[in-house]
Amino acid sequence: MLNKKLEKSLNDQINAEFYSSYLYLAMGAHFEAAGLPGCAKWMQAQTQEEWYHGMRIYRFVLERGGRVELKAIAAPPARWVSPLAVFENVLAHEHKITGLINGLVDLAFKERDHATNIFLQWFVSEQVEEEAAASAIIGKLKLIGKESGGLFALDNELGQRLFTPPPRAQA
Ligand code: OFO
Repeated sequence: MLNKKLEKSLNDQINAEFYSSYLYLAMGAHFEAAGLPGCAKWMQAQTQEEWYHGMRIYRFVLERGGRVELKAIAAPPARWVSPLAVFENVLAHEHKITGLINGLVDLAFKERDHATNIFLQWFVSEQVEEEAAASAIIGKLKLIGKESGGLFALDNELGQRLFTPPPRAQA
């Protein structure tokens, strides 16, 4: 059974993951309007992935006998000044999410909730991947600069991304 402190913090994290999904959906719409369909597709996959993260926590709370309480999802921005600005926003956002996940791990330790601690380890590793993916794209965008051929090639590359839920996925 989850204690109330962890239940509340996990509910807050469900909201943070669903906001992430909403943020990337907004970025996808922005890229589509900007004529970068590959970047838009990358963001759509990211949207699905974040929704999956939220649902993974949702299911865990219920499995542990907790209550899920969904809160309002804040409105994300709608415009960015450049593709680089979008991915810098992605990285900054993921840094913030990493901090929230680390805070949850600290709380699980403090409350001696080993099951929640083990459950959260998957998210700790996932955040390493998310930050690395955003950093790699930022690096490429910086190399490309204002060269449109490079941006076209990167857009094609990012358009190959598909979201495949991990085997445990039920969400
Ligand atoms: Fe859920 O990892 Fe990004 O936000």
